[in-house]
Amino acid sequence: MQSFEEGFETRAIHAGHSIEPVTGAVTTPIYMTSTFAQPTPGEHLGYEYSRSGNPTRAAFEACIASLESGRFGFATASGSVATATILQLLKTGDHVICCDDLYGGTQRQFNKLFARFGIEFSYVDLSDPSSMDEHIRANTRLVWIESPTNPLLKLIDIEAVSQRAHAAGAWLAVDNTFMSPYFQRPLELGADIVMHSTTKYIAGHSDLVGGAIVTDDDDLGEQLAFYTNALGGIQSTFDSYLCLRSVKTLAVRMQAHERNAIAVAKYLEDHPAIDRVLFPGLASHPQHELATRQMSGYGGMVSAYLKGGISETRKFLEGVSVFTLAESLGGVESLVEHPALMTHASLPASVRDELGIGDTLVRLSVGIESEADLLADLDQALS
Ligand code: P1T
Repeated sequence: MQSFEEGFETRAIHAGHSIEPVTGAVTTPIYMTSTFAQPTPGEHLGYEYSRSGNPTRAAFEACIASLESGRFGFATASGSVATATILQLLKTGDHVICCDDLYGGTQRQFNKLFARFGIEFSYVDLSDPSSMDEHIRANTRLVWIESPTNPLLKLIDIEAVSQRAHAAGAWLAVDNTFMSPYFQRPLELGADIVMHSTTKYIAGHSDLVGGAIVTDDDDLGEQLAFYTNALGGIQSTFDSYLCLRSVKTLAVRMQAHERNAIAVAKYLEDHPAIDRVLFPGLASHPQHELATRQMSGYGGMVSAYLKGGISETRKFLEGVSVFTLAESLGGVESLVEHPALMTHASLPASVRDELGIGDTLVRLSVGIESEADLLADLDQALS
């Protein structure tokens, strides 16, 4: 295991990895095995069954834990299973405070799955952390946030919310999917648990679905290890290998995503067909100061409201060619999507309206293609 003192890029390449002793292989092998031989019942070389642990998955888990400044990492079959695994910490009668703008599938899981078991959820605009206070109850056990939020890119002061959560006796879990540990490390800001849809920037190539959970707390680490194994939503060995491989280039990819996102955000902000651009890196973002303080970069996600209505928005979405109209984000290729009709369609229309997820909102995941080609593509689609 590498030490936290080593640089982020060094840990991204080396943490969790050791030279394979039999052949000297420089990369971590893909251990495609469901089980491990035991010389005598109950004795083994560290692994007994691949749901409980697999060397390839363990290498990625150690690496992502190190990058998020935690000691315990868990790789799951999807971001959604990472969420479901964390929710196992709760019991009937517990209460959760969540930010109001949240990935649609996360809200669906909370409201349609966990609410059935008597867990209560309150959705609050936490861009002002003090708005949390009136929602805290004696049974509040967990605060769940995304920052920046999906898809409106609102920011939440992680340090301020963690202090309020802890004062109330609750854990703070942060979905860090949009920033990746390269730009933001919630555990360093007081969060108890950080999770990812590794489908996005961690895997980075739009070729797998996965999730990760990291904590630095011994008790939470023990509980999450138990729930990961008992629930069984583990990441496959092959996908663990792909994540381990991809995370080595996370730093250079994030820098390139951000460079292009800044160019795209500035271009859109000046375009007459655009009503408003949402990007934490713009001085016009209402929480630009918090972005600069809390994150070491602004990320690759840009949302924007087009002028006109649904037909103009459809024309734009159908007109792009370097960007691909598709759900998801964080891959090397640029994607664009319509949250109201796609990623957040599972939310009730009234909730979408209240939040501002309407007909003219589009969300861009800016990839690492040539900046000039991305801007030219937007230019032709907007005209
Ligand atoms: O798709 P999955 O790997 O299960 O992850 C769910 C998830 C969790 N958290 C955030 C912030 C997410 O964005 C997602 C998945 N989001 C999309 C598919 C999307 O296009 O927004």
